Amino acid sequence: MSGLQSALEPAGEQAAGIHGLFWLMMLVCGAMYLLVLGGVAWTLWRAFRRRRPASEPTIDPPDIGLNRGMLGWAGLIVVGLTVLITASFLVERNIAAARARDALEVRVTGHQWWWRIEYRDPRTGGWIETANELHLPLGRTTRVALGSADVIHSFWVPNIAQKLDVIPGRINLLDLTPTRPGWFRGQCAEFCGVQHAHMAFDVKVDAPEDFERWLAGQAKAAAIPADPVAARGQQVVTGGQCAMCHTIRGTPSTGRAGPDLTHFGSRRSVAAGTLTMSRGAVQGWIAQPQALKPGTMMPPVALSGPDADAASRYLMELQ
Ligand code: HEC
Ligand SMILES: [Cu+2]
Repeated sequence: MSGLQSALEPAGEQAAGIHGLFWLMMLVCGAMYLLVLGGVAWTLWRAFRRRRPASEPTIDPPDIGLNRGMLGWAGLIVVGLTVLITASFLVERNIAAARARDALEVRVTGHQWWWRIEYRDPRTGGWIETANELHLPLGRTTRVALGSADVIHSFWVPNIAQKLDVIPGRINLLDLTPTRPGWFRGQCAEFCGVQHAHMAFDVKVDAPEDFERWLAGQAKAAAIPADPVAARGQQVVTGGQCAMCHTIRGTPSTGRAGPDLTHFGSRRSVAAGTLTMSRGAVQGWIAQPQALKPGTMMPPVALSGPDADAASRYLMELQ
């Protein structure tokens, strides 16, 4: 799975503010650090140059009176800290501000160990569900309502915005305003169980019209399989155990325990960033989810070789 994942290459308004703050802090604290080290070096140098005969005391009595030098140092520290506190306050206020009245509404729910993602449908006002891949329109603010289905997670796309905890029984709001198109990578940033490290997601930032087209595609029911193998695959997936846990809109599959698979084949990776999307990866995942992601909530389902093959063919066709 590729895609940028770095807070040092901001591609969103919120991340840009934090990035500026990071460098300001680096600069101020770096300057202070150098000044202190310089002071230590200077003191040592003086102490060694003024070596006295052994009979005299080697340590001067401390000078505890205030002098100009000390006041200067204290003043410098106060100024430095004031600059940092003010900048930090301004950036945080800017990030928290309700920026856009026409924000795109998205709901993201953390599950051990994957992400349920729902978009407000501009046509019907209902919700369009998908998983593990977040699409965002360029230059428009998306307001993500974060909820958890089980434990505490944390939602973080470092290139675009700050991280925010995902807490059971609470909805936390996070604004994302991407300023650069492309693929990015997000990651759960709060240890949430054995597969926490495999709780990632892809983020795609697109021009608004491309995003609208993509969303309209996701709103549709699943494609009817084109060839006999895929048709057999549809029977396997929607007529068996898989249907108890997965929804594929337009078929009898209406389970809610796992990710919505209606357009699964259009995604870039499998099982929350664990594998890169390919026929082999899908087949391997169906056969041995516990080997590829030990502890995952998806159990192995015994399928014959041809059935597993047909199922993966069908799933890949769900574009
Ligand atoms: C007991 C519930 C359950 C059953 C039964 C089940 N799954 Fe899953 N499935 C899950 C869960 C939970 C996940 C998310 C796992 C993760 O990423 O850790 C998942 C993930 C997946 C994914 C990856 C989805 C994505 O967005 O990357 C695919 C594909 C999938 N299942 C297909 C199947 C097929 C095909 C069957 C039947 C052979 C099946 N599942 C049976 C619960 C189930
Ligand atoms: Cu998590």
